[in-house]
Amino acid sequence: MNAAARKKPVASRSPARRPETLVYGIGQTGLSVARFLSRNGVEAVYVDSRDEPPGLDDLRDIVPDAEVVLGAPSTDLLAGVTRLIVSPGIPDRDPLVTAARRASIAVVSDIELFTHEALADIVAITGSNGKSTVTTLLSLMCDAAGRKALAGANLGLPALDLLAEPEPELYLLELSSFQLMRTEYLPAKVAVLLNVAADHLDWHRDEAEYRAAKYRVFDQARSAVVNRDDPDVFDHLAPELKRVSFGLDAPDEGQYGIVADAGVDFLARGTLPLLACADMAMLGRHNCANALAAMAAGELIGIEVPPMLEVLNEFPGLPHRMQFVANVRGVDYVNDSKATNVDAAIASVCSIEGPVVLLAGGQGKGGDFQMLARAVARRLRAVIVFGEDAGLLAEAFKDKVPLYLVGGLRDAVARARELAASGDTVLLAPACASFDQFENYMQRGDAFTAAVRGLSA
Ligand code: UMA
Ligand code: ADP
Repeated sequence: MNAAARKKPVASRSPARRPETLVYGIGQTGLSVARFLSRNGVEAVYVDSRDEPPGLDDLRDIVPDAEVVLGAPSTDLLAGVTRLIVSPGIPDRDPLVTAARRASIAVVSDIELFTHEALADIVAITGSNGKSTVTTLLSLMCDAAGRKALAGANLGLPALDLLAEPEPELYLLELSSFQLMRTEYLPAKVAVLLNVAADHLDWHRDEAEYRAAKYRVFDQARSAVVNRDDPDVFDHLAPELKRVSFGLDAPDEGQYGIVADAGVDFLARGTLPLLACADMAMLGRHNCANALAAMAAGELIGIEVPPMLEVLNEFPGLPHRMQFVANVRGVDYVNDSKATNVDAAIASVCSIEGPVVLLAGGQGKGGDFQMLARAVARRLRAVIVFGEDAGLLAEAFKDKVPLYLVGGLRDAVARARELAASGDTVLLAPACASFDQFENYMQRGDAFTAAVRGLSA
Protein backbone atom coordinates (compact mmCIF):
# COMPACT_ATOMS: atom_id res chain seq x y z
CA MET A 1 0.00 0.00 0.00
CA ASN A 2 2.64 2.51 1.03
CA ALA A 3 4.94 1.69 -1.83
CA ALA A 4 2.06 1.83 -4.30
CA ALA A 5 0.95 5.15 -2.94
CA ARG A 6 4.46 6.54 -3.16
CA LYS A 7 5.03 5.26 -6.66
CA LYS A 8 1.85 6.79 -8.00
CA PRO A 9 3.23 9.24 -10.54
CA VAL A 10 2.07 12.68 -9.59
CA ALA A 11 2.44 14.06 -13.08
CA SER A 12 0.38 11.27 -14.68
CA ARG A 13 -2.79 13.36 -14.72
CA SER A 14 -2.93 16.44 -16.86
CA PRO A 15 -2.63 19.59 -14.69
CA ALA A 16 -5.99 20.81 -15.98
CA ARG A 17 -7.78 17.77 -14.59
CA ARG A 18 -6.06 17.63 -11.24
CA PRO A 19 -8.14 18.75 -8.25
CA GLU A 20 -7.70 22.34 -7.15
CA THR A 21 -7.65 21.38 -3.48
CA LEU A 22 -4.52 19.97 -1.89
CA VAL A 23 -4.77 18.47 1.59
CA TYR A 24 -1.44 18.57 3.43
CA GLY A 25 -1.15 16.15 6.34
CA ILE A 26 -2.62 12.66 6.67
CA GLY A 27 -3.08 12.46 10.43
CA GLN A 28 -6.30 12.90 12.42
CA THR A 29 -7.03 16.27 10.84
CA GLY A 30 -6.25 15.13 7.29
CA LEU A 31 -8.62 12.18 7.68
CA SER A 32 -11.40 14.41 8.98
CA VAL A 33 -10.84 16.71 6.00
CA ALA A 34 -11.01 13.70 3.65
CA ARG A 35 -14.31 12.58 5.20
CA PHE A 36 -15.68 16.12 4.91
CA LEU A 37 -14.61 16.64 1.30
CA SER A 38 -15.85 13.20 0.36
CA ARG A 39 -19.27 13.90 1.97
CA ASN A 40 -19.39 17.05 -0.15
CA GLY A 41 -18.17 15.43 -3.37
CA VAL A 42 -14.97 17.51 -3.52
CA GLU A 43 -11.88 15.87 -5.00
CA ALA A 44 -8.43 16.59 -3.58
CA VAL A 45 -4.82 15.50 -3.76
CA TYR A 46 -3.53 14.23 -0.40
CA VAL A 47 0.07 14.91 0.60
CA ASP A 48 2.16 14.06 3.66
CA SER A 49 5.85 14.74 4.12
CA ARG A 50 6.25 11.44 5.99
CA ASP A 51 6.80 8.21 4.08
CA GLU A 52 4.32 6.38 6.26
CA PRO A 53 1.79 8.79 7.74
CA PRO A 54 -0.43 7.27 10.41
CA GLY A 55 -3.68 7.81 8.51
CA LEU A 56 -2.73 6.27 5.19
CA ASP A 57 -4.79 3.08 5.34
CA ASP A 58 -7.84 4.93 6.61
CA LEU A 59 -7.43 7.50 3.87
CA ARG A 60 -7.54 4.76 1.26
CA ASP A 61 -10.85 3.59 2.74
CA ILE A 62 -12.32 7.10 2.71
CA VAL A 63 -11.14 8.24 -0.74
CA PRO A 64 -9.94 5.13 -2.60
CA ASP A 65 -9.38 6.95 -5.89
CA ALA A 66 -7.62 10.02 -4.59
CA GLU A 67 -4.07 10.79 -5.60
CA VAL A 68 -1.69 10.47 -2.64
CA VAL A 69 1.83 11.87 -2.55
CA LEU A 70 4.20 10.91 0.24
CA GLY A 71 7.63 12.11 1.28
CA ALA A 72 9.11 15.63 1.15
CA PRO A 73 6.67 17.37 -1.21
CA SER A 74 7.81 19.26 -4.28
CA THR A 75 6.38 22.72 -4.77
CA ASP A 76 5.42 21.56 -8.30
CA LEU A 77 2.41 20.01 -6.59
CA LEU A 78 0.96 23.49 -6.27
CA ALA A 79 0.42 23.88 -10.03
CA GLY A 80 -3.27 24.53 -10.56
CA VAL A 81 -4.03 24.45 -6.83
CA THR A 82 -6.26 27.17 -5.42
CA ARG A 83 -6.56 25.95 -1.82
CA LEU A 84 -4.10 24.24 0.53
CA ILE A 85 -5.76 22.69 3.58
CA VAL A 86 -2.95 22.27 6.10
CA SER A 87 -2.88 20.09 9.21
CA PRO A 88 -2.00 21.93 12.41
CA GLY A 89 1.24 20.07 13.13
CA ILE A 90 2.85 21.47 9.97
CA PRO A 91 4.52 24.79 10.74
CA ASP A 92 4.20 27.83 8.50
CA ARG A 93 7.90 27.76 7.66
CA ASP A 94 7.31 24.46 5.81
CA PRO A 95 8.49 24.96 2.19
CA LEU A 96 5.18 23.88 0.64
CA VAL A 97 3.19 26.22 2.87
CA THR A 98 5.62 29.07 2.22
CA ALA A 99 5.44 28.50 -1.53
CA ALA A 100 1.65 28.38 -1.41
CA ARG A 101 1.49 31.69 0.43
CA ARG A 102 3.94 33.23 -2.03
CA ALA A 103 1.73 32.05 -4.91
CA SER A 104 -1.35 33.59 -3.19
CA ILE A 105 -2.94 30.18 -2.76
CA ALA A 106 -5.43 30.14 0.13
CA VAL A 107 -3.78 28.37 3.10
CA VAL A 108 -6.53 27.26 5.46
CA SER A 109 -7.13 25.10 8.52
CA ASP A 110 -9.82 22.51 9.03
CA ILE A 111 -11.41 25.06 11.40
CA GLU A 112 -11.89 27.51 8.53
CA LEU A 113 -13.81 24.81 6.63
CA PHE A 114 -15.82 24.06 9.77
CA THR A 115 -16.85 27.63 10.54
CA HIS A 116 -18.19 28.17 7.02
CA GLU A 117 -20.46 25.13 7.41
CA ALA A 118 -21.52 25.12 11.05
CA LEU A 119 -25.02 26.42 11.73
CA ALA A 120 -25.09 26.17 15.53
CA ASP A 121 -23.43 28.72 17.82
CA ILE A 122 -19.74 28.26 18.53
CA VAL A 123 -17.87 28.67 21.80
CA ALA A 124 -14.15 28.93 20.96
CA ILE A 125 -11.74 28.12 23.79
CA THR A 126 -8.04 28.80 23.58
CA GLY A 127 -5.07 29.59 25.82
CA SER A 128 -1.66 28.16 26.53
CA ASN A 129 -2.88 25.99 29.40
CA GLY A 130 -6.23 24.75 30.65
CA LYS A 131 -8.03 24.48 27.28
CA SER A 132 -8.96 20.81 27.57
CA THR A 133 -10.03 21.21 31.17
CA VAL A 134 -12.27 24.21 30.45
CA THR A 135 -13.72 22.70 27.27
CA THR A 136 -14.58 19.55 29.21
CA LEU A 137 -16.04 21.50 32.14
CA LEU A 138 -18.22 23.48 29.79
CA SER A 139 -19.34 20.37 27.99
CA LEU A 140 -20.29 18.74 31.31
CA MET A 141 -22.07 21.93 32.39
CA CYS A 142 -24.11 21.86 29.16
CA ASP A 143 -25.00 18.21 29.85
CA ALA A 144 -26.01 19.03 33.42
CA ALA A 145 -28.17 21.90 32.20
CA GLY A 146 -29.82 19.77 29.50
CA ARG A 147 -28.21 21.76 26.66
CA LYS A 148 -27.13 19.79 23.58
CA ALA A 149 -23.50 20.64 22.90
CA LEU A 150 -20.77 18.90 20.93
CA ALA A 151 -17.15 19.38 21.99
CA GLY A 152 -14.10 18.78 19.83
CA ALA A 153 -11.30 20.21 17.60
CA ASN A 154 -7.88 20.16 19.31
CA LEU A 155 -9.52 17.98 21.97
CA GLY A 156 -11.25 14.71 21.02
CA LEU A 157 -13.05 14.59 17.67
CA PRO A 158 -11.58 16.82 14.95
CA ALA A 159 -13.92 19.75 14.24
CA LEU A 160 -15.06 18.58 10.81
CA ASP A 161 -16.19 15.24 12.22
CA LEU A 162 -18.59 17.13 14.50
CA LEU A 163 -20.47 18.20 11.38
CA ALA A 164 -21.34 14.56 10.68
CA GLU A 165 -23.20 14.35 14.01
CA PRO A 166 -26.81 15.46 14.50
CA GLU A 167 -26.77 19.25 14.74
CA PRO A 168 -26.40 20.44 18.34
CA GLU A 169 -27.39 23.73 19.91
CA LEU A 170 -23.73 24.63 20.51
CA TYR A 171 -20.28 23.62 19.33
CA LEU A 172 -17.53 23.84 21.95
CA LEU A 173 -14.22 24.09 20.12
CA GLU A 174 -10.85 23.78 21.80
CA LEU A 175 -8.52 25.67 19.47
CA SER A 176 -4.72 25.65 19.30
CA SER A 177 -2.59 28.55 18.09
CA PHE A 178 -1.76 26.40 15.05
CA GLN A 179 -5.42 26.18 14.12
CA LEU A 180 -6.17 29.83 14.88
CA MET A 181 -3.28 31.07 12.80
CA ARG A 182 -4.87 29.64 9.66
CA THR A 183 -8.46 30.60 10.45
CA GLU A 184 -9.82 33.88 9.11
CA TYR A 185 -13.52 33.33 9.80
CA LEU A 186 -14.44 32.52 13.39
CA PRO A 187 -17.77 34.07 14.35
CA ALA A 188 -17.81 32.70 17.90
CA LYS A 189 -20.78 33.45 20.14
CA VAL A 190 -18.27 33.29 23.00
CA ALA A 191 -14.47 33.44 22.66
CA VAL A 192 -12.49 32.32 25.71
CA LEU A 193 -8.79 33.12 26.12
CA LEU A 194 -7.53 31.48 29.29
CA ASN A 195 -3.93 32.68 29.42
CA VAL A 196 -0.94 33.23 27.16
CA ALA A 197 2.48 31.95 28.17
CA ALA A 198 5.48 30.99 26.08
CA ASP A 199 4.76 27.73 24.27
CA HIS A 200 5.20 26.12 20.86
CA LEU A 201 8.19 28.32 20.06
CA ASP A 202 9.46 25.39 18.01
CA TRP A 203 6.50 25.94 15.64
CA HIS A 204 5.92 29.69 15.76
CA ARG A 205 8.45 32.23 14.48
CA ASP A 206 8.50 34.00 17.84
CA GLU A 207 6.36 34.71 20.88
CA ALA A 208 4.72 37.70 19.18
CA GLU A 209 3.40 35.46 16.41
CA TYR A 210 2.15 32.93 18.95
CA ARG A 211 0.33 35.62 20.96
CA ALA A 212 -1.16 37.16 17.81
CA ALA A 213 -2.54 33.73 16.85
CA LYS A 214 -4.22 33.42 20.24
CA TYR A 215 -5.77 36.90 20.08
CA ARG A 216 -7.36 36.08 16.71
CA VAL A 217 -10.01 34.20 18.68
CA PHE A 218 -11.65 37.59 19.41
CA ASP A 219 -11.66 38.96 15.86
CA GLN A 220 -15.31 38.23 15.00
CA ALA A 221 -16.52 37.12 18.43
CA ARG A 222 -19.83 38.34 19.85
CA SER A 223 -18.65 38.08 23.47
CA ALA A 224 -15.40 37.30 25.29
CA VAL A 225 -14.13 35.65 28.44
CA VAL A 226 -10.80 37.14 29.45
CA ASN A 227 -8.24 36.70 32.21
CA ARG A 228 -7.66 39.79 34.37
CA ASP A 229 -4.12 38.53 35.08
CA ASP A 230 -3.22 39.17 31.42
CA PRO A 231 -3.79 42.92 30.99
CA ASP A 232 -2.44 42.83 27.41
CA VAL A 233 -5.56 40.99 26.37
CA PHE A 234 -7.74 44.06 26.81
CA ASP A 235 -5.84 45.81 23.98
CA HIS A 236 -7.10 43.12 21.63
CA LEU A 237 -10.81 43.48 22.32
CA ALA A 238 -13.02 45.71 20.21
CA PRO A 239 -14.31 48.45 22.55
CA GLU A 240 -17.95 47.42 22.14
CA LEU A 241 -17.31 43.68 22.63
CA LYS A 242 -19.26 42.28 25.55
CA ARG A 243 -16.84 40.67 28.00
CA VAL A 244 -16.77 38.84 31.32
CA SER A 245 -13.46 38.56 33.14
CA PHE A 246 -12.09 35.98 35.54
CA GLY A 247 -9.07 35.97 37.81
CA LEU A 248 -7.79 34.73 41.13
CA ASP A 249 -8.37 38.13 42.79
CA ALA A 250 -11.62 39.56 44.20
CA PRO A 251 -13.93 40.33 41.25
CA ASP A 252 -15.89 43.46 40.42
CA GLU A 253 -19.66 43.17 40.07
CA GLY A 254 -20.63 40.78 37.28
CA GLN A 255 -17.11 39.31 37.01
CA TYR A 256 -15.69 36.03 38.34
CA GLY A 257 -12.95 35.64 40.94
CA ILE A 258 -12.08 34.48 44.45
CA VAL A 259 -13.42 35.99 47.65
CA ALA A 260 -12.35 35.06 51.16
CA ASP A 261 -15.04 34.57 53.78
CA ALA A 262 -14.00 33.73 57.35
CA GLY A 263 -10.65 32.52 56.06
CA VAL A 264 -12.17 30.26 53.42
CA ASP A 265 -11.64 30.95 49.70
CA PHE A 266 -14.71 30.81 47.49
CA LEU A 267 -15.28 30.90 43.75
CA ALA A 268 -17.42 33.99 43.39
CA ARG A 269 -19.42 36.17 41.01
CA GLY A 270 -18.98 39.74 42.16
CA THR A 271 -19.32 39.69 45.93
CA LEU A 272 -21.45 36.55 45.91
CA PRO A 273 -19.59 33.41 47.07
CA LEU A 274 -20.66 30.39 45.01
CA LEU A 275 -18.53 27.40 46.01
CA ALA A 276 -15.64 26.89 48.42
CA CYS A 277 -12.49 26.21 46.38
CA ALA A 278 -11.88 23.21 48.63
CA ASP A 279 -15.23 21.76 47.54
CA MET A 280 -14.12 21.53 43.94
CA ALA A 281 -13.23 17.99 42.96
CA MET A 282 -10.24 19.16 40.86
CA LEU A 283 -6.89 19.77 42.57
CA GLY A 284 -4.79 22.90 42.26
CA ARG A 285 -5.16 26.66 42.32
CA HIS A 286 -4.93 26.90 38.52
CA ASN A 287 -8.07 24.78 38.34
CA CYS A 288 -9.90 27.52 40.28
CA ALA A 289 -9.03 29.80 37.36
CA ASN A 290 -10.30 27.16 34.94
CA ALA A 291 -13.52 26.76 36.92
CA LEU A 292 -14.10 30.52 36.93
CA ALA A 293 -13.48 30.77 33.18
CA ALA A 294 -15.91 27.93 32.52
CA MET A 295 -18.55 29.62 34.67
CA ALA A 296 -18.06 32.93 32.86
CA ALA A 297 -18.52 31.17 29.50
CA GLY A 298 -21.43 29.20 30.92
CA GLU A 299 -23.14 32.43 31.92
CA LEU A 300 -22.69 33.84 28.41
CA ILE A 301 -24.42 30.81 26.90
CA GLY A 302 -27.22 30.99 29.43
CA ILE A 303 -26.43 28.13 31.82
CA GLU A 304 -27.82 28.55 35.33
CA VAL A 305 -25.47 28.50 38.32
CA PRO A 306 -26.66 25.24 40.04
CA PRO A 307 -25.72 22.83 37.21
CA MET A 308 -22.35 24.57 36.89
CA LEU A 309 -21.62 24.11 40.59
CA GLU A 310 -22.76 20.51 40.45
CA VAL A 311 -20.10 19.82 37.80
CA LEU A 312 -17.34 21.63 39.71
CA ASN A 313 -18.26 19.69 42.79
CA GLU A 314 -17.99 16.32 41.03
CA PHE A 315 -15.56 16.46 38.10
CA PRO A 316 -12.11 15.31 39.29
CA GLY A 317 -10.27 16.58 36.20
CA LEU A 318 -8.98 14.86 33.09
CA PRO A 319 -6.43 12.05 33.24
CA HIS A 320 -2.77 13.13 33.26
CA ARG A 321 -3.65 16.55 34.70
CA MET A 322 -2.90 16.78 38.43
CA GLN A 323 -4.03 13.18 38.72
CA PHE A 324 -3.47 11.60 42.12
CA VAL A 325 -1.82 8.19 41.56
CA ALA A 326 -1.04 6.75 45.00
CA ASN A 327 0.26 7.43 48.46
CA VAL A 328 3.30 5.26 49.09
CA ARG A 329 4.74 5.37 52.61
CA GLY A 330 3.29 8.80 53.31
CA VAL A 331 4.35 10.29 49.95
CA ASP A 332 1.76 11.41 47.39
CA TYR A 333 2.54 10.70 43.74
CA VAL A 334 0.82 13.05 41.28
CA ASN A 335 0.76 12.69 37.48
CA ASP A 336 0.67 16.01 35.64
CA SER A 337 2.23 14.67 32.44
CA LYS A 338 0.18 17.21 30.46
CA ALA A 339 2.26 20.01 32.00
CA THR A 340 4.25 20.22 28.78
CA ASN A 341 5.44 23.81 29.05
CA VAL A 342 7.13 25.96 31.66
CA ASP A 343 4.06 27.88 32.72
CA ALA A 344 2.01 24.73 33.26
CA ALA A 345 4.80 23.18 35.35
CA ILE A 346 5.01 26.33 37.49
CA ALA A 347 1.24 26.28 38.05
CA SER A 348 1.47 22.62 38.88
CA VAL A 349 4.25 22.87 41.49
CA CYS A 350 2.72 26.00 43.03
CA SER A 351 -0.61 24.27 43.50
CA ILE A 352 0.89 21.71 45.89
CA GLU A 353 1.30 22.28 49.61
CA GLY A 354 4.47 20.95 51.23
CA PRO A 355 7.80 19.94 49.72
CA VAL A 356 7.83 18.59 46.17
CA VAL A 357 10.20 16.21 44.43
CA LEU A 358 9.83 17.36 40.83
CA LEU A 359 10.31 15.05 37.85
CA ALA A 360 10.92 17.11 34.71
CA GLY A 361 12.31 16.48 31.26
CA GLY A 362 11.70 15.54 27.66
CA GLN A 363 11.75 17.81 24.64
CA GLY A 364 11.68 21.49 25.59
CA LYS A 365 9.55 23.70 23.37
CA GLY A 366 11.66 26.83 23.58
CA GLY A 367 10.42 27.62 27.11
CA ASP A 368 12.60 29.37 29.69
CA PHE A 369 13.83 26.77 32.21
CA GLN A 370 15.61 29.50 34.22
CA MET A 371 12.20 31.03 34.85
CA LEU A 372 10.90 27.63 35.97
CA ALA A 373 13.81 27.15 38.37
CA ARG A 374 13.42 30.65 39.81
CA ALA A 375 9.67 30.21 40.32
CA VAL A 376 9.66 26.80 41.97
CA ALA A 377 13.10 26.14 43.55
CA ARG A 378 12.09 27.13 47.08
CA ARG A 379 9.23 24.63 47.00
CA LEU A 380 11.39 21.69 45.93
CA ARG A 381 13.12 19.06 48.02
CA ALA A 382 14.86 17.95 44.85
CA VAL A 383 14.52 17.94 41.08
CA ILE A 384 15.14 14.88 38.95
CA VAL A 385 15.70 15.55 35.25
CA PHE A 386 15.63 13.18 32.28
CA GLY A 387 15.26 13.09 28.51
CA GLU A 388 16.53 15.12 25.57
CA ASP A 389 16.66 18.49 27.31
CA ALA A 390 17.81 17.22 30.72
CA GLY A 391 21.04 19.19 30.28
CA LEU A 392 19.20 22.49 29.85
CA LEU A 393 17.04 21.77 32.87
CA ALA A 394 20.08 20.80 34.93
CA GLU A 395 21.80 24.04 33.94
CA ALA A 396 18.78 26.01 35.17
CA PHE A 397 18.39 24.18 38.50
CA LYS A 398 22.05 23.69 39.45
CA ASP A 399 23.07 25.47 42.66
CA LYS A 400 19.42 26.19 43.44
CA VAL A 401 18.15 22.80 44.55
CA PRO A 402 19.50 19.22 44.91
CA LEU A 403 19.63 17.96 41.33
CA TYR A 404 19.74 14.43 39.89
CA LEU A 405 20.08 13.47 36.25
CA VAL A 406 18.69 10.06 35.25
CA GLY A 407 18.14 8.18 31.98
CA GLY A 408 14.37 7.87 32.05
CA LEU A 409 11.14 8.03 33.97
CA ARG A 410 11.42 4.66 35.70
CA ASP A 411 14.81 5.65 37.16
CA ALA A 412 13.36 9.02 38.09
CA VAL A 413 10.57 7.41 40.12
CA ALA A 414 13.03 5.06 41.85
CA ARG A 415 15.29 7.98 42.76
CA ALA A 416 12.31 10.06 43.93
CA ARG A 417 11.33 7.31 46.34
CA GLU A 418 14.76 7.52 47.95
CA LEU A 419 14.59 11.30 48.25
CA ALA A 420 11.01 12.00 49.31
CA ALA A 421 10.10 12.23 53.00
CA SER A 422 6.69 11.43 54.43
CA GLY A 423 4.35 14.36 53.67
CA ASP A 424 6.15 15.22 50.42
CA THR A 425 4.67 15.01 46.95
CA VAL A 426 6.45 13.42 44.01
CA LEU A 427 5.18 15.33 41.00
CA LEU A 428 5.58 14.55 37.32
CA ALA A 429 5.28 18.00 35.70
CA PRO A 430 7.81 17.69 32.88
CA ALA A 431 7.69 21.25 31.38
CA CYS A 432 8.52 19.49 28.09
CA ALA A 433 6.89 17.51 25.30
CA SER A 434 7.21 13.75 25.58
CA PHE A 435 8.15 12.83 22.02
CA ASP A 436 11.82 12.03 22.69
CA GLN A 437 10.97 8.97 24.79
CA PHE A 438 7.21 8.40 24.42
CA GLU A 439 4.45 8.41 21.82
CA ASN A 440 2.66 11.23 23.64
CA TYR A 441 2.00 12.71 27.09
CA MET A 442 -0.55 9.99 27.85
CA GLN A 443 1.96 7.20 27.38
CA ARG A 444 4.41 9.16 29.55
CA GLY A 445 1.76 9.54 32.27
CA ASP A 446 0.96 5.83 32.05
CA ALA A 447 4.67 4.99 32.39
CA PHE A 448 4.85 7.15 35.52
CA THR A 449 1.74 5.52 36.97
CA ALA A 450 3.09 2.03 36.25
CA ALA A 451 6.42 2.87 37.90
CA VAL A 452 4.62 4.23 40.98
CA ARG A 453 2.39 1.16 41.17
CA GLY A 454 5.59 -0.88 41.03
CA LEU A 455 6.75 0.89 44.20
CA SER A 456 3.60 0.12 46.10
CA ALA A 457 3.36 -3.52 44.92
N1 UMA B 1 3.54 15.84 10.27
C1 UMA B 1 4.56 15.72 9.37
N2 UMA B 1 4.28 15.80 8.05
C2 UMA B 1 3.04 15.99 7.58
C3 UMA B 1 1.98 16.10 8.50
C4 UMA B 1 2.25 16.02 9.85
O1 UMA B 1 5.71 15.55 9.75
O2 UMA B 1 2.88 16.06 6.34
C5 UMA B 1 3.84 15.76 11.71
C6 UMA B 1 3.62 17.08 12.43
O3 UMA B 1 4.76 17.90 12.35
C7 UMA B 1 3.29 16.62 13.83
C8 UMA B 1 2.58 15.29 13.61
O4 UMA B 1 2.91 14.89 12.30
O5 UMA B 1 4.49 16.38 14.55
C9 UMA B 1 1.08 15.37 13.78
O6 UMA B 1 0.62 16.48 13.02
P1 UMA B 1 -0.84 16.55 12.42
O7 UMA B 1 -1.08 17.95 12.02
O8 UMA B 1 -1.04 15.48 11.39
O9 UMA B 1 -1.72 16.19 13.69
P2 UMA B 1 -3.15 15.51 13.73
O10 UMA B 1 -3.02 14.05 13.85
O11 UMA B 1 -4.00 16.06 12.66
O12 UMA B 1 -3.64 16.06 15.16
C10 UMA B 1 -4.01 17.44 15.24
C11 UMA B 1 -3.53 18.02 16.55
N3 UMA B 1 -2.07 17.87 16.63
C12 UMA B 1 -1.27 18.94 16.51
O13 UMA B 1 -1.68 20.06 16.41
C13 UMA B 1 0.21 18.68 16.58
C14 UMA B 1 -4.19 17.30 17.71
O14 UMA B 1 -3.86 17.98 18.91
C15 UMA B 1 -5.70 17.40 17.55
O15 UMA B 1 -6.32 16.65 18.58
C16 UMA B 1 -6.10 16.83 16.20
O16 UMA B 1 -5.41 17.55 15.15
C17 UMA B 1 -7.60 16.98 15.93
O17 UMA B 1 -7.96 18.32 15.83
C18 UMA B 1 -2.89 17.34 19.75
C19 UMA B 1 -1.82 18.35 20.13
O18 UMA B 1 -0.76 17.95 20.59
C20 UMA B 1 -3.58 16.87 21.03
N4 UMA B 1 -2.08 19.66 19.98
C21 UMA B 1 -1.18 20.70 20.42
C22 UMA B 1 -1.37 20.95 21.91
O19 UMA B 1 -2.46 20.70 22.44
O20 UMA B 1 -0.40 21.49 22.52
C23 UMA B 1 -1.48 21.99 19.66
P1 ADP C 1 -4.37 22.37 27.45
O1 ADP C 1 -5.48 21.67 26.74
O2 ADP C 1 -4.36 23.86 27.19
O3 ADP C 1 -3.03 21.75 27.26
P2 ADP C 1 -5.11 21.11 29.97
O4 ADP C 1 -6.42 21.42 30.57
O5 ADP C 1 -4.94 19.80 29.29
O6 ADP C 1 -4.71 22.31 29.01
O7 ADP C 1 -3.99 21.24 31.09
C1 ADP C 1 -2.64 21.02 30.74
C2 ADP C 1 -1.71 21.37 31.88
O8 ADP C 1 -1.64 22.78 32.04
C3 ADP C 1 -2.18 20.84 33.22
O9 ADP C 1 -1.69 19.55 33.41
C4 ADP C 1 -1.60 21.84 34.21
O10 ADP C 1 -0.26 21.52 34.49
C5 ADP C 1 -1.59 23.14 33.42
N1 ADP C 1 -2.73 24.04 33.62
C6 ADP C 1 -4.06 23.74 33.48
N2 ADP C 1 -4.80 24.83 33.65
C7 ADP C 1 -3.95 25.86 33.86
C8 ADP C 1 -4.12 27.26 34.07
N3 ADP C 1 -5.32 27.82 34.10
N4 ADP C 1 -3.00 28.02 34.24
C9 ADP C 1 -1.77 27.47 34.19
N5 ADP C 1 -1.55 26.15 34.00
C10 ADP C 1 -2.62 25.36 33.84
